Amino acid sequence: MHKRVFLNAVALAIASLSSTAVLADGNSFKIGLILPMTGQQASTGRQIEAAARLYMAQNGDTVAGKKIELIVKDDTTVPDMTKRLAQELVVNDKVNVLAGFGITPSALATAPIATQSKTPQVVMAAATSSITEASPYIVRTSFTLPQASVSLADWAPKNGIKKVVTLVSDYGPGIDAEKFFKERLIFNGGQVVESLRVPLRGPDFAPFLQKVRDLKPDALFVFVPSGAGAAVMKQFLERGMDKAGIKLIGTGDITDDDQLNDMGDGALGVVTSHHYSTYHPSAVNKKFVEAFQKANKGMRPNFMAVGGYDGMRVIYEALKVTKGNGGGDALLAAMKGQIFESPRGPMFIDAQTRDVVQNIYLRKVERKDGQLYNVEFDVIKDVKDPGKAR
Ligand code: VNL
Repeated sequence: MHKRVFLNAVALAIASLSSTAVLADGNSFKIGLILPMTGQQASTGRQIEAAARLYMAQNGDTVAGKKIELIVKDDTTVPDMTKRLAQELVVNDKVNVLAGFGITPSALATAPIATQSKTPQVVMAAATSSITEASPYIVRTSFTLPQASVSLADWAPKNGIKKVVTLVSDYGPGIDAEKFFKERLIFNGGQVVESLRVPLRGPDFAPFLQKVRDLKPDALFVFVPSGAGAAVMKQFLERGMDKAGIKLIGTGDITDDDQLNDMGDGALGVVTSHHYSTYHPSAVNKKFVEAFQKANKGMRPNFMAVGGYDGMRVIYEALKVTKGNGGGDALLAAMKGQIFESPRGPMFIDAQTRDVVQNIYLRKVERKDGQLYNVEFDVIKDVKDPGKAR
């Protein structure tokens, strides 16, 4: 008898649970945000989640009558896990959008799921050029390595840097950075005397840096993913590379705003090219940085945070336009061609490529108001991904 009462109660509870679930589904709009919250790229997850939550706090959690539900999953920087989580989010949670993707292999592993389920996949971090070609449902709000590298290869030879060694993480974005920097530098009359690749996981830069020292280039060009820059900078300085007359240059991933202020005076003068600096002097950015720091115990937003913030903007606007009708295809169509002012500057989602078109800035590390910043000194406007033109 007791048992029966209990079972009835359970049945009732399940019935009411599923009916609220059905109700919630009709009125809710779910974003499955898959990020590396632990592991080597955890800072990327922390930055993007904070930015997504800030966007929601500033813009409300109801759009076109739908309640926005953000479901955050930690893929621990393991691509198989990203794929499994994406599958669960689509099948069980019935998310309307997949978003996040800290590293290229995670974005690529998810692409077939986006295609099969017709779910827009908003890539907020990963930056290998080819990612947007892996699924017609991918839209990118971060950047591409060719975009950032080419501008630096235009700047370098005009500034006394002719002979360069490249050092990159040995996977998609690193290989893009190496290739596009090198081709453009050679085109501009410079030379790359050696191209070194370090493993993505647990790299030891010491033996590579020794080799660079022996080669005595004018500069060392580096790409490592967000979060790894401080280790490169530390070993570069410890080995006295700067004193040996070798300049450090690279994409802005290396002077990542998440770590830059702790890198010390040795970082002063390092020139990089990138699409975002916390120090970007616009009213929109000042407001963004202030609000982000206020909500996150003073944490400085980096380029990952901006990719997450703008990704949420793209999703919100697409939902506003479609009013939540028409499913993934309608949403995707409303994401294409969006143009707006981001904290990074003007930005545009190219309707053809679904990739981001944006300014690339040349920046130099300087001390301002007692803190280290990437201070912009030149801009190349409206740069499309050079990786798409071939
Ligand atoms: C990637 C590119 C990841 C640039 C990064 O940091 C980055 C990627 C995590 O495409 O894997 O800074």
